[in-house]
Amino acid sequence: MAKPIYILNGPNLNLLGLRQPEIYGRATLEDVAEDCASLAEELGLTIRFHQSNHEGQIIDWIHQARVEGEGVIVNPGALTHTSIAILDALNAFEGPVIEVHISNIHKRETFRHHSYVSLRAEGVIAGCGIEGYLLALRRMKTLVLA
Ligand code: CA2
Repeated sequence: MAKPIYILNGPNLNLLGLRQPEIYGRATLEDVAEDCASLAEELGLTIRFHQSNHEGQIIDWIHQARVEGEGVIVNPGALTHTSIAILDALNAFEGPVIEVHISNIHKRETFRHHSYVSLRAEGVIAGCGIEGYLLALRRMKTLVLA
């Protein structure tokens, strides 16, 4: 049995679809989880989909992925721009990492332009809305086959 792909979501992404639809759209995180589960089944992948508002919890899931996971897809939320600790955890993970942002962080405030996670990620998807998660899963399928 192949190991699962971890799909990790950071702070405030539990509010998806509930506020700021002009930036993040109307789909909820539950919708994203369902879309990812359907596509994963089609691609023959298994996923573990998580969200936390706590940096340490995200780091613990990355550590879990070191042992039990094949790849990591991560939208670290605002921790993208601040967290060397998440970068360090990802650097200790040996499989492929894809970073996803729903919004185009490069079109927004300058403080969102820098990502610590991008120093580690094989690929970065930004500004494709929640479809970015599905693009990341398709790319992950290619990377885990390689
Ligand atoms: O575009 C993305 O996916 C972000 O990672 C989202 C983060 C933001 O800090 C990053 O710069 C870019 C914010 C997540 C907050 O999500 C909300 C969704 C709906 C309502 C309020 C917050």
